[in-house]
Amino acid sequence: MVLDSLSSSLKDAVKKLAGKTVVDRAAVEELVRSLQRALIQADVNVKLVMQLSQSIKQRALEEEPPRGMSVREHVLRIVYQELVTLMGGAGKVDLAPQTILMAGLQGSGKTTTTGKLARYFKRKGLKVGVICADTFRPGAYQQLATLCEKVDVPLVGRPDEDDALKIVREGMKHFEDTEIVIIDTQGRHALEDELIEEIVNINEIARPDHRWLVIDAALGQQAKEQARRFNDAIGIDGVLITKMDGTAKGGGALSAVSETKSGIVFIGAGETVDDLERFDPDGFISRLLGMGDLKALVERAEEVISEDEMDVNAILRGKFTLRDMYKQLEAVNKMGPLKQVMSMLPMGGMQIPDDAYDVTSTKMERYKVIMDSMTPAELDDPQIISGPRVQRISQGSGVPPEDVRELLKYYRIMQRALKGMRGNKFSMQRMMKRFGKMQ
Ligand SMILES: Nc1nc2c(ncn2[C@@H]2O[C@H](COP(=O)(O)OP(=O)(O)OP(=O)(O)O)[C@@H](O)[C@H]2O)c(=O)[nH]1
Ligand SMILES: [Mg+2]
Repeated sequence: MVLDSLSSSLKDAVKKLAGKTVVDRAAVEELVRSLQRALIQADVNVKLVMQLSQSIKQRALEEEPPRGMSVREHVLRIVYQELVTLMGGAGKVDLAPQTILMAGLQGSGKTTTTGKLARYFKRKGLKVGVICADTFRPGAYQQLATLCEKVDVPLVGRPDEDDALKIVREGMKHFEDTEIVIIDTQGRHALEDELIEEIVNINEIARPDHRWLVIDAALGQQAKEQARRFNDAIGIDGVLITKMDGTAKGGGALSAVSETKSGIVFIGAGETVDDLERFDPDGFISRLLGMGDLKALVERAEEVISEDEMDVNAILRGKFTLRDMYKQLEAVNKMGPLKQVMSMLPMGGMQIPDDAYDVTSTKMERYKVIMDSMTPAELDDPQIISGPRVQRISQGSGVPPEDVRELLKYYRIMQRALKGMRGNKFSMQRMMKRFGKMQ
């Protein structure tokens, strides 16, 4: 198969970098060539591929590999970073009250994705409302009504009205006190002036916080033109790729990202309301290149660096957030049972209660789900998580409130333990170094 041979030539090229002590121009060029083939095959725009190749070559040959990093890790890290830059990183999604306008051509998946997003935000404990502004396609209202019923979210729309602007005005008024408002719009089989004119008018009436473009993963090179038109008309600030459960790799959508200078916010991978994922650059890159181990390789390389960069001082000053805790748990979990790891460390007289050790990977998974339902402010400062917030987080993540409280209790135990270590900076630094080496 073509794709298999592509990814294997890429893997061969990566292998050739192993064991090298200096960055070898021929090896880098071979890697870049196989990368180009893989990306073009995945529908990425040729101009984008060329820009990417240029910056990879330049950086790989000019930058010094960081201390402790092998040539292969150095080059792969650059490849990876440049790919992430090409994708614009993950688009921003927050849980603040917001209005989202969905844009895209016929059949791209706007209506289905509207239902999925309604479910997503509702699960985060937010009040959601949907407006059906598609008065163009017969049956559009019914399709959305069925979806909204399924996810139990109110819908404003009228099957017998053909003025979409009127419905949007009504809907915005109706949902004045609703936290998340999503507006589904009409699509046409080609970019027509009426389509653009209507979405410009809807945009003026609704003044949405976000204007997201829905792109079918199979779209290929036309994605660029569509993105340009919608972007000129309303300013696109996020791209949603649908139908990633098919065979297409979604490379075309990268043109939409680059054209709009936005990022990918979500991926749709199936027809049901649950088939929505937050965009994850790692998974996307692996799929694009047809190779799965890039992330692991890059992670290993990053760890070498983070050993030098870990901000021990901030933690010692007491700035230990939920995010820090999660990162540490993740690192420790990779190394084996926590108790065993702790026993190897020079902890001095530090006392850690037995239940602090009791963090299994199942629990880690649950903690992750719970933390996904927290706002950035809560993650940075868990002190603010009061009773009603615990309720909201519990509802949003679908776990009982006791679990949320357990996570917070665990956090406090860890925080106290770390505070106890303050003033013992030397041993703390040594411990962190060992953490780095053991991973
Ligand atoms: N397999 C798969 N099918 C999808 C996905 N998203 C949407 N679809 C299907 O694609 C078709 C079109 O989806 P719609 O949501 O109706 O698209 P639309 O953009 O609203 O279309 P118009 O309203 O006609 O402009 C439907 O059959 C959906 O079930 C996805 O992520 N995976
Ligand atoms: Mg639709």
